[in-house]
Amino acid sequence: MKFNGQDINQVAVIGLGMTGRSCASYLLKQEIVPLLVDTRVGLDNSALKQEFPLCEIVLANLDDIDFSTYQLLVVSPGISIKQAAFEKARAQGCIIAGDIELFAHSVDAPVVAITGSNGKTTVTSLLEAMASASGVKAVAAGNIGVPVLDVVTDKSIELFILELSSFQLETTDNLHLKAATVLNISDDHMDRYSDIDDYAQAKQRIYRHCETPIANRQDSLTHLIDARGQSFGLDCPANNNEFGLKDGYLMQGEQQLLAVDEMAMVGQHNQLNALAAIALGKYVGLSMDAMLSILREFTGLEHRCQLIPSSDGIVWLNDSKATNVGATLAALDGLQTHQGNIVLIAGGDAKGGDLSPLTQSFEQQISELIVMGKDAELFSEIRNDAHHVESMQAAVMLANTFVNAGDIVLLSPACASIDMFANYMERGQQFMDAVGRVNEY
Ligand code: UMA
Ligand code: ADP
Repeated sequence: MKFNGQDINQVAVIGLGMTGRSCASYLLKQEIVPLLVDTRVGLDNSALKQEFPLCEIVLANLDDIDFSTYQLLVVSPGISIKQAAFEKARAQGCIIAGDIELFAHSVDAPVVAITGSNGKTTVTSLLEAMASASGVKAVAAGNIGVPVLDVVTDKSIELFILELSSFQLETTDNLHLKAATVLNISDDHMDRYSDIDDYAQAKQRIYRHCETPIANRQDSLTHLIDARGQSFGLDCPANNNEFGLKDGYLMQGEQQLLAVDEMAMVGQHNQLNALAAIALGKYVGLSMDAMLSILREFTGLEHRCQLIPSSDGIVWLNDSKATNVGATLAALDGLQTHQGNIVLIAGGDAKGGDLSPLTQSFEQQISELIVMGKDAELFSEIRNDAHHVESMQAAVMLANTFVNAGDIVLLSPACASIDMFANYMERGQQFMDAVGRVNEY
């Protein structure tokens, strides 16, 4: 395999989750038999042995492995590359890259990419629907849950739409993009970054080889230093390169595109998401009419401010995907005009993030706060009357005692789920199941 002009055949794949397995399959198709490594020494690798019978599998601490004979280490996003083992390997001449970099070396069709602290999956899915409505065969991949190397070999694809995390961008150097955006930056993954600037720099790597960078005008951390690109924002656009809002309309420059009331998604953050998707779509040649018709239909994704049907008159909202403070603030912003009580269920793994930006909204908007999980105590520091519970069922039962018809119970944890649940989907599902049971009583 040619990589950065070099002939490569000695490759180790580090991390054997979804990404690592897709890298191994891809490399085997290139006739390279990689070494497979995972740092979880207790991992059950029997299925991996069956899937990759030709490969040696090593479960060990990275410091205990000699990588000196390897030319390329393909590292999964869940593993930080800021480790001594990788520094040593680099010093020995080894290339450190991720699956997105391998994708970049192999892809022929145009690519657009989306990153940001919040809204990535919404914008990626929206753009995929817009492409399809425009008659373009597109696929959404990346952090959205479809490893990029599983789809890159499909030569019928006309447009790749990649959702990229900061972790994936850290190991990507040569991804050429038609258009890309950093949607917003707020505190997240502070267990992997030294501060928010360090995190923002990882996100801004998306613009490195990008024909049309599209920034959020109102969030300076999403800008390039030389601000060459197009932009979106909730303010009135100043010229044709700007997408924004005016008199209740989504706008491009002076041109009215769609009344926000016609959008099927609700909330100001989704108006921003819509503007970002339109901007990206425009620069890859999608039909404006098709894009606007999708905005009239697209109601949003599960676990993101999703209304749960109920017969008790209470508005139960599942926002389990709110895994950081910025997402919970966006959900509460969207409920600013609500007249009744709001009970919030939050907590989980705060990933080293600062919860204090929630203080004002909690004081002004939340009648009762119910918290759970590893970092529940941190919520008590900003709201000392928080109720601690041990399970989602207990949280919903308690919330139910605080509300009457017309009130809202919002699950918007501001934390990752992995301390108590397999993932945010399971957390949201447990919430919806518990709401169902409360409704049966
Ligand atoms: N792990 C180890 N040792 C290893 C390998 C993994 O401890 O040797 C741990 C990681 O620390 C992590 C977990 O295992 O806790 C999974 O890590 P991974 O890199 O193996 O993950 P994959 O299964 O390959 O899934 C990854 C993305 N996961 C992460 O970035 C943690 C998925 O994003 C993505 O959908 C998938 O690749 C396909 O591209 C998930 C995610 O949580 C949704 N992303 C974060 C987010 O959105 O906030 C960034
Ligand atoms: P991501 O893929 O970046 O995690 P999602 O589209 O899955 O983003 O949404 C995650 C959470 O962020 C949900 O709680 C959602 O309501 C909220 N959210 C979506 N778009 C935005 C935005 N533009 N700004 C802030 N929060 C947002």
